[in-house]
Amino acid sequence: PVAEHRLADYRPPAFLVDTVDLIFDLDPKATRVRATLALRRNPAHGDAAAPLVLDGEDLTLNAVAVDGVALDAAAYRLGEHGLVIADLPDACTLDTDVTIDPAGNTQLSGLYVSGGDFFTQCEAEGFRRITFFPDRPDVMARFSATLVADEARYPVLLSNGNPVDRGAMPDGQAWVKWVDPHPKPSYLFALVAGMLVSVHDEFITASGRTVALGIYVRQGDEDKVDHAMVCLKRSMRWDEEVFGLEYDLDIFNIAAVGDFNAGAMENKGLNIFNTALVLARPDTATDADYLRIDRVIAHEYFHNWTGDRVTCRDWFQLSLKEGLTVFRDQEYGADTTDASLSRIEDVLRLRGFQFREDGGPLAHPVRPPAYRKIDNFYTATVYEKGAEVVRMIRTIIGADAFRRGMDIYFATNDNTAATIEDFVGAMHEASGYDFTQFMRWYDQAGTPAVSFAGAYDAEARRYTLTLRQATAPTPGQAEKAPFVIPVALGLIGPDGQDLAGTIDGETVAGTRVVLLTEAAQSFVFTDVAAAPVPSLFRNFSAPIRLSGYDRAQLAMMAAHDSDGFNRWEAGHEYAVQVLLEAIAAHQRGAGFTLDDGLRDARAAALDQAAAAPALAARLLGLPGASTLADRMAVVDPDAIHAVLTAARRAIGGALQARFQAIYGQTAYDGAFAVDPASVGRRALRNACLAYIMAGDEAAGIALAQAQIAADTTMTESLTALALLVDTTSPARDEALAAFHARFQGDALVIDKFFAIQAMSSAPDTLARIEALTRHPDFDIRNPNRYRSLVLAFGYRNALWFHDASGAGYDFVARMTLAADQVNRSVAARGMEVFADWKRYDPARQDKMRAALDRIIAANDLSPNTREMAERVRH
Ligand code: BAL
Ligand code: ZN
Repeated sequence: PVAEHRLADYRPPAFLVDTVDLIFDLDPKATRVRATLALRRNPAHGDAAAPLVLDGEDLTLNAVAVDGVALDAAAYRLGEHGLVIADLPDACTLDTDVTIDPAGNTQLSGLYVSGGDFFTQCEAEGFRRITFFPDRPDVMARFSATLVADEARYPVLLSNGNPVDRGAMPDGQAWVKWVDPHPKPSYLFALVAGMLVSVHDEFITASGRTVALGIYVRQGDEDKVDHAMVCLKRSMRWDEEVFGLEYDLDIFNIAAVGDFNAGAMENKGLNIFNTALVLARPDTATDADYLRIDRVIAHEYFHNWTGDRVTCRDWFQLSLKEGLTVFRDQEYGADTTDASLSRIEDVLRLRGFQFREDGGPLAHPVRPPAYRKIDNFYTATVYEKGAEVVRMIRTIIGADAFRRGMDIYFATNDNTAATIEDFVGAMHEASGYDFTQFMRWYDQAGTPAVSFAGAYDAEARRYTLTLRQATAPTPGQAEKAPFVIPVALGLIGPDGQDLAGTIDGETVAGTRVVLLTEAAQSFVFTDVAAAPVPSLFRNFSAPIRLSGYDRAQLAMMAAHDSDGFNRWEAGHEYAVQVLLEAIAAHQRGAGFTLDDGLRDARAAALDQAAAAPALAARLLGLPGASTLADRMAVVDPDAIHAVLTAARRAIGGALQARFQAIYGQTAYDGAFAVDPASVGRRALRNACLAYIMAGDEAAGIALAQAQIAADTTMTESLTALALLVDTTSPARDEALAAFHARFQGDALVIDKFFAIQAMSSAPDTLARIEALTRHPDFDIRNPNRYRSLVLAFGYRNALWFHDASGAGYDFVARMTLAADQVNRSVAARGMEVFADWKRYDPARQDKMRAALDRIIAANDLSPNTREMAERVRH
């Protein structure tokens, strides 16, 4: 079994590395890597006789020398995990010479080959698969990298920093030397070599420096990078304007790769991106893709300061860079698009992934106390909940103090590997606020449940709001102490307007923030003119679950709340309550009756269609299956599906004429743009098409076919196709075949071809996804393709994944075992889909447990998948 790493065991490294000079002789099957490390004993380690421990994995050692003298095998210990050298002087130079096999590296961690070109992925522990090194983030070194390769095959040779020299050799080889002036941990090293084409632009920083920007892609993709370039420049400007942070090198490059375990990587000066998060053209990428690309380009760019300039001391501090950088990309999204809609999407994501994680066997604190494989902790908790924790800090101390705190954080920790205490300490210094209790957000897992009760004394004009918090046990944490919960709230009067009220001597008419710090606490507001409805957690001011509103209060808030997020939230919660009731009725054998309020809210959304199409589209939607599942004591996927289908059909039927009318008014206008108006129009049109289809399948099929035939944008084509794929009409296979033929060879679109079939509710879905594993375009070695079939199915097809036969579980289990043989990090991820197995009926529980047991029983299971499967099974 793989040893557990514990935060409590942290010890500074025995040696520091001042510089590392790398020479790569690039060859797909046998790349030679020579490394020269300037080493120095670290007094902070405490043991002046400690040996040098270098991590190394899948490396063939050719030679090792200290201060120019070759070591014989007796002078070091070479094991499966690295190289240990004892009796070194306090300062020395270490030379190593290794050979690696990039073409055979199907893990896609370290140096690997994709499409014949070379790419790296070093976070978290990939650098040790390139050369022997103290592969831990608190070892920060100045890197140079000389890349030597066949010039005709690999004309582009990139690494971090700036190119300082280049040359050609008589045998057709050429070389480029890159030097990165900033010290960095090994996980930020990057190398790209290949036959790539590039698009260039420039950015003038606030202080007037010119930065050369380049995006490198495979030939044929150069017409799909304009959007990414616009996003990059917008991000660079935003970080200057909002945080005063300027880019610090002369060059910023992005390279796109089709085989990539994650979304993107913030390597210093050379970000490497999954093609899915760079490439976009109107006919190949949806509006959702465009938005996602914008956010991820921003996210990786923002890491230049929160991650690269200030990195993490150890991987337990991962949220120091990830939570903070997600917060920053969320703020960027809110500032550059619609703030309320942006917040709604972010909260839906948080609830869909993080709340689910926090309520099951994989629950862990934002700062986990222990891990076996750190790759398994790139989670929604570390990222999304981590961002909410940063947001709460800002809510508590205010925007001005927060910005000062960021300045202090950079001034104090620049070019170091920091801890969460360093960040929170800077916020304390800026505000004087005592964060002692607040730190529980980093160290206690679980989503607090908050309830409320209000009492109004008309005579005294006094309103008393009582809030209670409780957090259920999570693995390893039976008892929970109360959190500090910032509650942004308003008091809504009978006329729908915010009422003034006085608390702690301060009178506020709109939104104010109170802090819930006890298990139960009352807040007394005086001078309140009428009995209010409390609008709580405006703009989702804390990552908690709130309960206690009745339908009348929700309908009132949905119509009047001055907070855009809470207006949506109230309507959403209303729909959840109505649908949960309908699910209970369905389970009793009763038929579906459409709630008037549910219908009227959709009619009211249509009234806003012309003025605010994107918001209207968002308000037209119904809560998803996972939202409903999350609220049931025992999840019943069949009943959820039956009720959602019935509700869509009933609304589609009741408002059919209006949906048809608006559908007609929102036709393609001949121009493609990703501006809010066009995106909103398409979202609204697609929402109408879905309701038309639900209410009148024949009419819907005809419109969907026409929408595809119009061949306007991927946003319109794909929604129409997905709706057809949910039917068993002959139109389905015709449309799928045409789509495949039209986009054959465009890997990212073929991913969509797989994903919409994996997510289909059609009755033959299980047989069809089995067949898709034998499709010539299915390739288990490509993470995007694997995710688009297997994980899209497991995550986003509750109906068929949870088929009572157990065939869905069996499918994911078999695919996981097959994937584990080639790429353990991607395979391990798939275990998440089983995480809430105990929330289902006994028969489904048995089948899910059996699937997990089959995985755990596999002899050659990777430590990554084993850790995840065992935690889930627990
Ligand atoms: N650091 C891994 C990719 C990301 O979160 O940006
Ligand atoms: Zn990140």
